[in-house]
Amino acid sequence: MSVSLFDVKGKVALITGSTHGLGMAMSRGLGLAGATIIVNGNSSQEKIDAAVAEHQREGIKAVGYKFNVTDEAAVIEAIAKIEAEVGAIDILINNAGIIKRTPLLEMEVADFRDVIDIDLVSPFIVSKHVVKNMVKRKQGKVINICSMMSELGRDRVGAYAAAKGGLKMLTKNMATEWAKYNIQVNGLGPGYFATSQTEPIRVAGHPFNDFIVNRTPAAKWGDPNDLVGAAIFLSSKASDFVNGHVMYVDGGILATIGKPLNE
Ligand code: GCO
Ligand code: CA
Repeated sequence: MSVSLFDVKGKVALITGSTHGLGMAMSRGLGLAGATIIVNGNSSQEKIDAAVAEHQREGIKAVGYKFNVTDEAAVIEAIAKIEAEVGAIDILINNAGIIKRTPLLEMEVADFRDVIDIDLVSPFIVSKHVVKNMVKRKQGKVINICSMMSELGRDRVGAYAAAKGGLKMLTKNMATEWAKYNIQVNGLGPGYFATSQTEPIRVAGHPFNDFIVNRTPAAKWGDPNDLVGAAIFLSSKASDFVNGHVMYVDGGILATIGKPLNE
């Protein structure tokens, strides 16, 4: 077997919230590179089964587990099951997240808490219980899915920005505590991507589409497959001395202040 720096063959990767969108795209990329994919979701078993079937059609080894990442008891039970039935989790991608777009002055406290719970508390819960086992094996990779909102604000996404900014710092703290066990924790921060969720606002002439295209030096939305290279890097031996970074895959958004409209 060739030992490539970027090899993830035979590794078991748990990707939370991976039935669609960026989680699905990263799963597919790791799966095509030879990793065994654990698909997770909590809304419906059908969506999990459909994602698993789609992977299998492409020759990817994939298994689905439905559990709520904010429920610690459910997480503990699911991780024990996964490790008994599939194998030790080598790669954890904390991807599950939600966004609520409401101005802060109009936001209900319960809605703010929901966003923090799913986007910030759940990566702590899932990592805590996966990493306990990685510590025993003295090896592991954790990737926290951050956001442009780990660095920047935007109207109506206050709770999400608070959570994603917190997730960036949680990443640094996890890296600080766990690097000595040969566990590398890093963030991956997508810019604006063409997913089914952004489809309605990605049409030319739509103000948000024009804003994003104008704001992005690469002058386009990211293709979900653009995340795969960074995901493989952060999942493989190639990143064994890389700790506590957030790698932004954003077409250059964070590199620039932007330019005037129509220039
Ligand atoms: C928004 C978007 C963002 C993206 C993404 C950017 O309303 O500005 O939804 O928050 O979801 O996280 O990195
Ligand atoms: Ca193994």
